[in-house]
Amino acid sequence: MATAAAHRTAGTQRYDGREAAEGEQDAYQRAFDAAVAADERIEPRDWMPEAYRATLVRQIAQHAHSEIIGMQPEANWITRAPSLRRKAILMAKVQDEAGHGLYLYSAAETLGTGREELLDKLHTGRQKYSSIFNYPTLTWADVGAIGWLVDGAAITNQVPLCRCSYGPYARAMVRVCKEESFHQRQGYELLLALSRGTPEQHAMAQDAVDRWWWPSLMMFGPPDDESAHSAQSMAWKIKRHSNDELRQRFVDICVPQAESLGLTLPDPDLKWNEDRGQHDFGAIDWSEFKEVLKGNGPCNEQRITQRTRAHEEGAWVREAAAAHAAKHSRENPESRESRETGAQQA
Ligand code: FAQ
Repeated sequence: MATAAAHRTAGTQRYDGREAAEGEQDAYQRAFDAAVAADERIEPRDWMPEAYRATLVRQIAQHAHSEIIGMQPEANWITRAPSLRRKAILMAKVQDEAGHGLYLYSAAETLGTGREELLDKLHTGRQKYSSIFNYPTLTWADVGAIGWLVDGAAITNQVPLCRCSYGPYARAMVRVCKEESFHQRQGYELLLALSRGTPEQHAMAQDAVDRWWWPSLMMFGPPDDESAHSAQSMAWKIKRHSNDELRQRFVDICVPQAESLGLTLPDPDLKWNEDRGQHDFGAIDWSEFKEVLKGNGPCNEQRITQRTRAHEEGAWVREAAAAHAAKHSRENPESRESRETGAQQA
């Protein structure tokens, strides 16, 4: 029987450039399947089916793009934060999202896909980012609603990804989730302050929750019977739960939190179902989700235009960093940086 150790050996041989001999491919596949079944991690040098690699690149890239595009809606409020304390917190949060993007692009690089290629696909609309970031941040309360609901949904989705079968993605998620947890709490605390403030502040908080609730439920992806990738991704243990399972978990978490906040979730059909031990909730408008994915959300165009401009304006930074690395490599031929630059030039 194929063992995980054989899987590692197979992976190392493959990495060293030896072509799989006839018959070996099956052994590699069996060893890969055994490693996944045993809940072992697949690492970059291990053999993996090409479809597994492609699925990971697709999901990780979409996730990375979401993190960096997701900086825009909140960054919109940095200059108008109501106090120095709120401004410092918001700046730190937006910087965290950039960091999450970096961990994720690095994880994609371990699968052999470079950052430049992925960014090009984002800028030219060939790869997606989360639907949620195509909605506008109209008031200060939206910063709180994003923290509470959007980061809350992100954590619900990402905690199981800490057990994803691909090692670099799973390890990146551990740190991301710790930071998202802080983000969620700052959003909750911000909304609580508004909810307990003046009637106008309370109304502003309620309005933000009214606008962000349904798009947050869409973040989990299409319903299970329309989810193209879920079955295979769950068999590979990339995803551990279906889209609908995680959406339900999120609703159940949010209901008591909304009560503590003194805010109402905008769903007249939301009620506790004693038999299921879960909340029933109203129908999601999937036509809106599809329109946003097609590029017709309120801010799709603005997000990509701004992102592309930032990339172009940052060209000199990338050139300077490359020039610095090349100089360092000439001056310190034995350094790690030098080996990496040499490898890139080779
Ligand atoms: N938006 O077959 P499935 C964050 C696409 S991070 C856009 O169910 P899958 C942090 C999907 O790609 C938020 N597209 O797909 C933050 C596929 O299209 P494709 C991002 C969506 O992959 C907070 C098609 O629909 N998180 O918020 C969406 O098995 C605050 C069929 O769908 C992640 O990316 C959507 N919502 O399941 C940052 C987590 N849903 O690729 C700043 C990792 C689905 O065939 C501020 N990703 N699609 O063209 C995942 O867990 C999964 O990829 C799902 C989708 C669950 C999102």
